[in-house]
Amino acid sequence: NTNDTQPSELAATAASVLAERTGAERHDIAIVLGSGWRPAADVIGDPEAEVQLGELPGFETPSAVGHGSTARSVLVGGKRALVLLGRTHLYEGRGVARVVHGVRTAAAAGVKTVLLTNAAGGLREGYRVGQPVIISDHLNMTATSPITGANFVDLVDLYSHRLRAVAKEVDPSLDEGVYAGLPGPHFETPAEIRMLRTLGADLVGMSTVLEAIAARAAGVEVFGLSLVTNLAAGMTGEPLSHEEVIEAGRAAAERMGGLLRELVVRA
Ligand code: 6GU
Repeated sequence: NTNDTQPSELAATAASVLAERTGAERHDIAIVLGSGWRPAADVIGDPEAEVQLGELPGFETPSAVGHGSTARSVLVGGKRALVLLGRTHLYEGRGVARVVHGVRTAAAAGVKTVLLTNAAGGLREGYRVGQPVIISDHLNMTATSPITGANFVDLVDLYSHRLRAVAKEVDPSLDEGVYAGLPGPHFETPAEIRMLRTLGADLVGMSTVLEAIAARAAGVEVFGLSLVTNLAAGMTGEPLSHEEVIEAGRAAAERMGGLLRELVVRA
């Protein structure tokens, strides 16, 4: 029963199965693709190997539309990237350990860097749908943590200054913003969006924050990139839908894949 296994042990087991199936002893960097980011995967590079996530211990086939269900091993500019097409969200109800298992497996596979991507609602008036925004910091509004015990991990500069500078070298037009991570699966009320804006959030979504914390706790450098797929509740008068989130990802896929590829090369 994988629920009774220590998270680090389960991640190590998953990493060894991954190594076996991909033929890659270690990976250098991991990319987690968020909702709607699936089309960006093919631009990152051609996979040397592809594994069904369901075949790796501790993983389940992601349930949300717009997510893939495989892990790819891709050689990019001499670096070996582990691309996770799809992630588990807190709203799937499988618990926090499942949400961060991908990041822990990547750490066990040797990665020093993780690029976390997501689809987010924009809270700033100037944001446009289809705009990528570098995550500068986060508000963890999930009321939980992936780590337990007297484990007082420092989260200053959680989103690496170095990698943020590299991303701005690649694309100087990129904005930076604070990402608020909520449990979902519902979108927010307009009052909640006003609250989040008051608290300093620029972006809102249902992922990333717990993975970023788990990555830091595992000693992995974190980079976060949101794609603004819609403006948040109360900003446009339009209802929010998961379909528009997926469509915005599809439209931006090429640019996002190219950006991720360049980040892997320069990270
Ligand atoms: Cl507006 N809210 C949340 N929580 N997640 C989102 C979103 C909004 N737009 C895309 N993902």
